[in-house]
Amino acid sequence: MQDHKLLFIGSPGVGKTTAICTVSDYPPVSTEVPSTDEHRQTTVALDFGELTLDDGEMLRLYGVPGQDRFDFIWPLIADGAMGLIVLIDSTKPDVLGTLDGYLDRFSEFVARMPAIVAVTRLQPGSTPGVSDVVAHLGRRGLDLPVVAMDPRERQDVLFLVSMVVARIERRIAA
Ligand SMILES: Nc1nc2c(ncn2[C@@H]2O[C@H](COP(=O)(O)OP(=O)(O)OP(=O)(O)O)[C@@H](O)[C@H]2O)c(=O)[nH]1
Ligand SMILES: [Mg+2]
Repeated sequence: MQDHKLLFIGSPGVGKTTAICTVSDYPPVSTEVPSTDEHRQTTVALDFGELTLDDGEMLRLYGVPGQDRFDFIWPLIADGAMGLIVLIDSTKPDVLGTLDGYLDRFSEFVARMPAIVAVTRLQPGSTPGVSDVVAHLGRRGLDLPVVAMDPRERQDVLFLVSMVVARIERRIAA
């Protein structure tokens, strides 16, 4: 059985640090400082946590800082990742354009490793919904799973990472 490195990417405030905290076996390594433009913390280097699944499998969870000014560090954190989780905030303007930006920046990863899109802060009836995101990805020729999730909910995050791990293992077995 092999460890898997999973990478969480997405805009500032979308919930990367929260998701890793929610499932990590111990308080994750985090590099948070008060955000200057919002009343919250923001990551300036990385998040790192570990999650042991029921079958004993160990996942190493890495989150990037969302702010573009730290994008030089993204490839360093991404190195060796085996699965990608792209978080998008359904309440922000231009959700699909933002998603495109991340898919473009991480296109090499998307091409060669399992990726999944997680939509946060989704309310019933809000747009774009999961099916809109699926349709948008389809127009880009991408067949990626899209799930709604609340990064504060352990079951949501566990479901998400389990889906990614299942796809990694299917690929290894193939
Ligand atoms: N109500 C609600 N709150 C959410 C949801 N997703 C995230 N949040 C909140 O939004 C905030 C997200 O903050 P972080 O996890 O620090 O965001 P981040 O993606 O790590 O941001 P950067 O480090 O700046 O890139 C937290 O306070 C979460 O509780 C959601 O689906 N519903
Ligand atoms: Mg963060």
